[in-house]
Amino acid sequence: MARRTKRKEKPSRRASGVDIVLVDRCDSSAAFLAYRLGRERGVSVSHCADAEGLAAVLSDEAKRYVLAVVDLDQPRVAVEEVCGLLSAHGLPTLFVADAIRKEMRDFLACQALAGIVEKAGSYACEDVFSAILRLLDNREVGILLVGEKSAACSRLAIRLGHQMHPIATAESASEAMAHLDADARIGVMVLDLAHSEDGGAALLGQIRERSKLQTLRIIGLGAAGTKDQAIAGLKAGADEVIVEPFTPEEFDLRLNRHVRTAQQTRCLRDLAERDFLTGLYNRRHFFDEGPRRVAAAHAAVPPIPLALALIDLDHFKRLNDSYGHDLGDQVLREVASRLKQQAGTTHLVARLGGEEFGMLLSGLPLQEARTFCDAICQSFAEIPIATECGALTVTVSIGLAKIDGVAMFDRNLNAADRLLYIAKHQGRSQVICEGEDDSCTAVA
Ligand code: GH3
Ligand code: MG
Repeated sequence: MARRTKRKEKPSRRASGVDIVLVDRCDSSAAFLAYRLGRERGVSVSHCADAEGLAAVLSDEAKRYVLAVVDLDQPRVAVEEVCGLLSAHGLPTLFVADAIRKEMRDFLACQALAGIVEKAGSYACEDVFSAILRLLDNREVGILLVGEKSAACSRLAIRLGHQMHPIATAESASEAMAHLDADARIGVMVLDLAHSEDGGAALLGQIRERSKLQTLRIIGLGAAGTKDQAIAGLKAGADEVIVEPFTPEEFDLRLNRHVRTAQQTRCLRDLAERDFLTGLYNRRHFFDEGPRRVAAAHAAVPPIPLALALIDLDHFKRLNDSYGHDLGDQVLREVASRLKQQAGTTHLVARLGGEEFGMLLSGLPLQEARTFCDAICQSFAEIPIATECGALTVTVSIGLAKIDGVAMFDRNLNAADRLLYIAKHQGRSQVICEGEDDSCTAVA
């Protein structure tokens, strides 16, 4: 089958549905921020000039504010009033000021402090804009704190939460691994080397063995005068060990470097394993992750049944020829989104190329996998896809092979491919399942 992957520009405006509140007496900088944030991130900005305005803005129950930005160019008493209102709403706050004296810095440290931007001439707006984007992005990078529960650990969790990171805590290696398995957002782990089982060695070993966790950044925390422990932590796989004494500012600066690295690594990983057009996993990832899942399913007691479905759009060339490639792309994106929804988090779905998708079905014996695929087939036949050229019905044909663990993954895929071929020849918009044609069984 001829395959062609057409590149498309991503729209610059991303509707995020995020609301932030801005307290600033300067209308022009407020307008700049509202415009840039709206255009580039779909963020909606509610602007007010003082505490009275803020009270009115916060009383709007239709808004779900995630962040406040406060320009400190106000009398001290007004700042206290503004901070009082924001604390009552528990809103993380980014403060902006010309120069901040120590007394004010200490006061701000007691607030839900997301960060401080010190104005530097005409670039202040850009700096504030970048700081807001960084904070919004922090929501995608979870921090896992591992070590004994203590007042210091709770304070750190609260402080990093104010910087908008999702926070998880664990006291043992097994608890930490459970968090890492369950929450793909965790990008940085902070491991208290002094108060972890065996100085964290077993946990670091487990993490480094698991390829899926290779993008995780690990910061070790060492007690004062424990250079040996710090070196052991680095040898075991920590990316950095910060040894006491250190200030919160130093910690945050170091942490932020790892947060940015985690984001960049994730971005590169996505480029390598995602399909550009649909955002689904690509063929490479399917062939990396598929055999891993097969091995894990067969090692489980009792073994988990698996099946492999090859899903191909029917007469897609005709659709392209009739409506053009752009519309074809639009249909592919919608098909991918439906398949993703149908696969949920249980099954692995990928775009294998062109208009062909693979789905590795976990935990379904062959007959149940067949019922599942029948439902996919039927839903495409029954629910048209809304496009700019009207509602179009796109059907799919599916070849479904059982995975018995003896055959190699690509042999299973070949078996599914042969079954798909039969589905096409028998009239399309149908599922052909292994066993319905004896010649199609996968061979080891
Ligand atoms: P069948 O029912 O036998 O599968 O017929 P078909 O037309 O779907 O299959 P065929 O292999 O003849 O044509 C596949 C078409 O898919 C041709 C190709 O241009 C189109 N295609 C592949 N990749 C893309 C893509 O990324 N975007 C668009 N719009 N079309 C694509
Ligand atoms: Mg096709």
